[in-house]
Amino acid sequence: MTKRSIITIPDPVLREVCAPIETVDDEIRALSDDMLETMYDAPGIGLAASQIGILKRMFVLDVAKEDAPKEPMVFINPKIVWSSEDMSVYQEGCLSIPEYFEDVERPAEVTVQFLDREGGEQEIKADGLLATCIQHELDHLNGKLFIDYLSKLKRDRVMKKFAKQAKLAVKA
Ligand code: GNR
Ligand code: NI
Repeated sequence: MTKRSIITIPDPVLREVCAPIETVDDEIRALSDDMLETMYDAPGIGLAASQIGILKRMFVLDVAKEDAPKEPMVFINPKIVWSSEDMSVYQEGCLSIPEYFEDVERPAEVTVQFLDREGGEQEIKADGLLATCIQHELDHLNGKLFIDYLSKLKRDRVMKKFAKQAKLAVKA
């Protein structure tokens, strides 16, 4: 397993739409292991392939409590087939937008269809933090970030801050 580096805004790779995975093979399983290692190391509770520069439709998650056993989950070609009318608000963060947190409102429950690590078809109904995370990660696969749900003023402010940091990092 290899830890990969996580891409941050304003890198345009984060705005790309990822392509479906045609076959779930050893290469994809190795990639999912690398993604889990990278996510746990960060640490984070989710990671989409595009965040490590791989434009494939897959993400990993683990929303288990810190003191509970690990519950790694891998979602390949995920599709939300139902969303509740009920909404819920969570304070979200993103490994691609370090140390920035804001409340985001999303459907409280979703049903998601996906392929697992063996290529088997799965469907789960999620609520709570898991539902929020699934939607946050699926957005990444479509080039969307949680700051897109905020006011233009807040989004512009955070984009500007990170653009400035990136510029300074190049010079250093
Ligand atoms: O680690 C993460 N925490 C988090 C908290 C609330 C809502 C979503 C997330 S996902 C985030 C990791 C990440 O950036 N995944 O794309
Ligand atoms: Ni994210």
